[in-house]
Amino acid sequence: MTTSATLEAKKVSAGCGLEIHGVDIARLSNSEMEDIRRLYFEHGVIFFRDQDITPEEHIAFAQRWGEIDINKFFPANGKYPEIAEVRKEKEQKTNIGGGWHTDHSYDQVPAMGSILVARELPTDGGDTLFANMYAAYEGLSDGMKKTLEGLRAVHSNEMAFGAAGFYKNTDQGAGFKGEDLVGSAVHPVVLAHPETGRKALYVNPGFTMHFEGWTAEESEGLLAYLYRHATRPEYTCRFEWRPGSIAFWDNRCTWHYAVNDYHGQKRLMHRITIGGSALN
Ligand SMILES: O=C(O)CCC(=O)C(=O)O
Ligand SMILES: [Fe+2]
Repeated sequence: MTTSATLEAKKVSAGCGLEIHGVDIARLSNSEMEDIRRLYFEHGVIFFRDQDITPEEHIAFAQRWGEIDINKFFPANGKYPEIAEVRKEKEQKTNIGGGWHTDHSYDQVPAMGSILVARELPTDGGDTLFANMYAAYEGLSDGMKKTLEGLRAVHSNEMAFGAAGFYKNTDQGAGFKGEDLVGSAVHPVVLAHPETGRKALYVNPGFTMHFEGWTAEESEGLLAYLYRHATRPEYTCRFEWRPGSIAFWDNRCTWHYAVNDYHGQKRLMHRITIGGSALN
């Protein structure tokens, strides 16, 4: 599909992800920026190839979308505090983001999007999977949609980033910080996307604890069903990184999963997270 004079785009799978060609992220005209904005909000996750951008250009691109929301827990790049490092050394066994989640859902005003730039890649593996939560919501029955209407869920980062959380007990533990900054938030289970108004499923296996007013035990069965449903192949895609690749996802309507299948090799990505707005 061709969308403008210079910009070309192709779906990664029918249900998830769009790869955009024919643009230089560091030198976008206003009309290209407008096209990209429209495609980003429509598809939820967009990809670029062969972008030779510096950290400064990464920061400048992010700032065209909004204010940078610095992650409290991830190791920051020493020179650029705006950039979080998603790093796995060849000796490490644990990767960052190795389970389905959406970034920052534990914040009451969650990040709108994350821009991930490949810096060092393994020779094979290290792909990232994405899932489209618009499509997942739309694929539910009317009965289930009605059941979810009005429900809210509690999200927390303690299980991931707390002193006794997941990462602290792994070989990534030393790099993480802010374990005393853990907290929780409450969001609608089905949100109306702040830009498009379209409904999306907004619970995720990484950070959702339980439905508001329900125990964790009571919530478990329905959450497990929703997670199984949302990760159906129909709603997902798999992105194979190459040098110069960039992924930019909307945290309000997608999930992602960093595949940990490259032990013995280093992988380093630079991530910038952009601030969002409260969810309804
Ligand atoms: O490394 C990746 O592919 C994604 C890691 C992740 O979850 C993130 O950057 O938010
Ligand atoms: Fe993530």
